[in-house]
Amino acid sequence: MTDEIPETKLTLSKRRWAEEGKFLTGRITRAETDRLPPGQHLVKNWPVLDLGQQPQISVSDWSLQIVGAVENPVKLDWHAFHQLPQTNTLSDIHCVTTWSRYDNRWQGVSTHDLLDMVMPRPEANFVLLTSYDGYTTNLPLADFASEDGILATAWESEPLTRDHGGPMRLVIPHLYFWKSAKWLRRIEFLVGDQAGFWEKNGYHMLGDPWREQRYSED
Ligand SMILES: Nc1nc2c(c(=O)[nH]1)N[C@H]1C(S)=C(S)[C@@H](COP(=O)(O)O)O[C@H]1N2
Ligand SMILES: [Mo]
Repeated sequence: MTDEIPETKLTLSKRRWAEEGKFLTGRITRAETDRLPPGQHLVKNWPVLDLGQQPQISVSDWSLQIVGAVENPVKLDWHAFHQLPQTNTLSDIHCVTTWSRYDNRWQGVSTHDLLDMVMPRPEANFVLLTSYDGYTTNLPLADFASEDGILATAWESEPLTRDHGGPMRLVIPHLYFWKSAKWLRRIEFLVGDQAGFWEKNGYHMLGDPWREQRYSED
């Protein structure tokens, strides 16, 4: 028995996650031949898709609010957000409208590091994301926590442009890109799943490109 290290809420919670195998979605490694999901085609450019309202949020007005089933709800301003560990990822984009784009280099805060800070409660199983344009989207917490998940502030070493969701967007590369909320302002941790904008309009609650989960009947 080791009794030197006092059991804190954090260590208890992390041990519980490990025991439950929570957040073990991890990096999804696939054979190169499996890289392009069914029904997708490759593009070299980067299309812009949104509801047509591209909010202009200066970093001095920006904040990210974390609410719901977490131990440490918090509202982070731009400075506080940059105090969190910074991460780089390289990942592919798969949009439900059938384009895919390989090798996007993102910089920002990994969803893992965010979860370490806010500590989801045991009953939290889903997240609902809300953006500055009013857009919402939902996904399971385990998918939000995937190793490649990042709250991105830069793309290819340049600040993320407004049309692609700057100053900050989510990127969850193993799901269709509509789950990757641009201009993210709020993350709510939920016990039960709650449909976001496209999900209320017939899109899939999960949206796994390799299972072609485009629409809710898929
Ligand atoms: N806030 C917000 N995020 C959004 C959307 C949106 O309309 N508003 N559209 C989604 C959809 S359908 C796609 S395909 C991607 C497009 O991101 P891009 O314009 O950077 O390619 O953003 C997703 N995130
Ligand atoms: Mo999309």
